[in-house]
Amino acid sequence: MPPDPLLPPGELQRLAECVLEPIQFPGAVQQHGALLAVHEESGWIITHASANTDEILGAEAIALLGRPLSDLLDADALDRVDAALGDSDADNPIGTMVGDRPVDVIVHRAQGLVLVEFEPFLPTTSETILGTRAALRRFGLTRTVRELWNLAAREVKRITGFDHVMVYHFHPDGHGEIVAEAVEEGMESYLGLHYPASDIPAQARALYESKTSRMIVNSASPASALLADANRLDPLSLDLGRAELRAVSPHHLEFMRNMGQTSTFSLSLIRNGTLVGMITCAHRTERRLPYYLRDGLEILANQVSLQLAAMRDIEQLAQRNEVRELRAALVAQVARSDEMMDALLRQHITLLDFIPADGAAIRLGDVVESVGMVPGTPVLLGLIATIRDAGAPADLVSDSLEGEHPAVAEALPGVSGILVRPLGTDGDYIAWFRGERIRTVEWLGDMSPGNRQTPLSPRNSFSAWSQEVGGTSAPWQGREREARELARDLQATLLHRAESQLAELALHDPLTGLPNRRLLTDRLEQALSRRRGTGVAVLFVDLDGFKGINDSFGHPEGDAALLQTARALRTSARSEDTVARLGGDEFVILCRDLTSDDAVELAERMLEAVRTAGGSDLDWSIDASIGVAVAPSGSDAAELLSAADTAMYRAKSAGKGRVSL
Ligand code: BLA
Repeated sequence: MPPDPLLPPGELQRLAECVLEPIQFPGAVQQHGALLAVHEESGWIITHASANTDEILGAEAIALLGRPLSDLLDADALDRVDAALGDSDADNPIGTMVGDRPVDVIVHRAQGLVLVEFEPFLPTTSETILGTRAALRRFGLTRTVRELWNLAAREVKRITGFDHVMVYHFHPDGHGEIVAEAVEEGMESYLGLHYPASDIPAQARALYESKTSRMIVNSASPASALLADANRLDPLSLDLGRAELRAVSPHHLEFMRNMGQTSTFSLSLIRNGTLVGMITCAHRTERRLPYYLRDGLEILANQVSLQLAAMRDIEQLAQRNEVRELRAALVAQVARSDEMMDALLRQHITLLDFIPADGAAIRLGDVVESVGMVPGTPVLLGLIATIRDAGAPADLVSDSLEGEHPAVAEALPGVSGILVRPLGTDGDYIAWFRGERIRTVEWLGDMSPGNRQTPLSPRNSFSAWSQEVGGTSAPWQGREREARELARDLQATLLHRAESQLAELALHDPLTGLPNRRLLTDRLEQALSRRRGTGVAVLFVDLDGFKGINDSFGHPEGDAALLQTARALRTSARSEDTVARLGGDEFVILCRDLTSDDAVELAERMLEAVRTAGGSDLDWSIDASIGVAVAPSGSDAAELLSAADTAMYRAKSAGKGRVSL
């Protein structure tokens, strides 16, 4: 998602610059532990050492460089180091002694070296282990995202004993919100506060995606630099991305001090490989957790992540189902109605029920119709052109028009959010419009530049600070997919309609709407192919003197005479008979199951109907000659038709205005 154009001042600069800090390569570790790098192939020779080995291990760093690791670890510990390296750190930590100091040793490989970290041993009480197991079980009983967030904050506080445990949720633009907390009495609550994306820059988030816990033990103590043996990798090139002891960004240390945090411990919440939130523990004094417990808490956070993901999936599925049902109902409404616009905008379910908005419009050809708050008709008619002229994509989705597409915003006064989905490529579309929504964002700390020493410094004070944010609409939250699916269904309906209209045209006479020669021939063949029934009768009707009407009164009168004849034939025929117009003034009636006598009788009735159809106040009158032919099933259609035609000529030559068999 692009950065919000309405970001607090300086935030874009921080987002761009804070991300450049090489926090994975600090060349230093935190003071509470010591780090060695060893070269396995050359006999576990120590290539790098943190300057504080004397305090942690009782041996000077300078003296350790070039020495084998066996100077510090006994054979049993070395075996376990070997095993831990083989099996995806499942055997970390290795509890052992260095001299008379009990330590946890944690190992992993990096850049062809083995990084060996030493943390002074801290006991893990059975209480915390039981607490972790109980928490896992309780998480399983939660039903909603919020319940799980709250329980996670409470349980992690109980297990770790930190003063303040917060659950952060990252919004799609990267800024965060504190959505749950468990806090020691008397301490300030940060619940519901938002903080800018730069508080946790992108490269830090990337690290937290692969290493899912981060412990910072003392924001006041300086880091301990790494020293390298001669001709070894520059310590500033040593990748500490997976190291427990990685030294902390000075920006973040300052942030922590300004927040009154001496120690923090953070756990990643991950969905589909992406960091979507964190559980952060903060303590006013120094507090350190043993590796065992940190590892257990990573598993616990992983459980929270999985469960949150499942809950979100279920929520989304339920929502999608609901929308799908609405769409099906809306499309059914359209299918039942002759008027698509009406069915989408003014019937039981409307476009606004499908995607909530302040207004909606649909454009089909030269017609545009709308409901609710929408721009004026000329703008609506030219909307796609406006969007294209402004260089925006034709299917435009924005909840921040002013910021993202100022030229479009200018053409749509009062509209902050828009969702336009084209129907086909001729400029037709469906669209939804949303007005501006002013909302109040409660920030963690004053977001104006005066609350920082420099633009790249963290905020000095963190008391809640509220800001009115305008210029945007409520977010569309993925509704564009639903719009796309609706558009697809509508296009299919339109296409289907156009096709059936074409099919209708291909088989019917455009003037009278009667079946044409093709449809008649089909039906005739079908009737003759039936094995049962007494026979098929064909009545061939030709108007007498029709040319005279055309010549004397003009074609419109001629057409009127044809229409009148068609109506008379249709009403005098039986409902199951086919009355077709072959062309010109020739009509054919196809009847099933008639004897010759019945057929002649029907023809007489029809002749009478044609003669009397016009009433007496017309300048012209119509008469007709009708030939009748009857054939048994199995006869040839063309022959039957031609027999009826011949009979019609007999009627004509016998003096017109009569029926002939
Ligand atoms: C890291 N920033 C972090 C972390 C958190 C926060 C939780 C993870 C490390 C930790 O657990 O402490 C932010 N902490 C918060 C927030 C609250 C909190 C929002 O308690 C709210 C209650 N930080 C800045 C600026 C920069 C910056 C201006 O404010 C950069 C110029 C950087 N933050 C920064 C860096 C890290 C970080 C680099 C990574 C630290 C590390 O892992 O080394």
